[in-house]
Amino acid sequence: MSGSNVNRERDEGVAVQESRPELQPPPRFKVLLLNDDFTPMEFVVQVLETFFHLNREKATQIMLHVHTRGVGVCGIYARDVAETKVAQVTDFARRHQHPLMCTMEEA
Ligand code: TYC
Repeated sequence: MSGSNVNRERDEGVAVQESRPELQPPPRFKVLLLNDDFTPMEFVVQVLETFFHLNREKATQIMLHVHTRGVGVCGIYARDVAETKVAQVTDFARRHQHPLMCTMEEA
């Protein structure tokens, strides 16, 4: 048997698994509240309790952080969840005629 025949017999019929591309973990997004001069503190606390499932103590702490520093993180979520929170908070604030601003950015 020739050398080339030996090689062909060894290669034929062998299923080679392609290496799969490395998958990146999905990006996460911070949902942010911005301070303003008009939205009542109690309303912001209510927003944090209702949409971010924070207890009153933690909600008050974050509200005061935003009030004094200008911006604060309400939570970190997958993109679609963060988008929904921003939409819900904005809709709730506008329905109550408050200018409260809620945005998101990649964590
Ligand atoms: N600065 C507001 C006030 O004094 C309170 C406030 C806090 C508003 C946080 C928005 O995201 C905010 N009534």
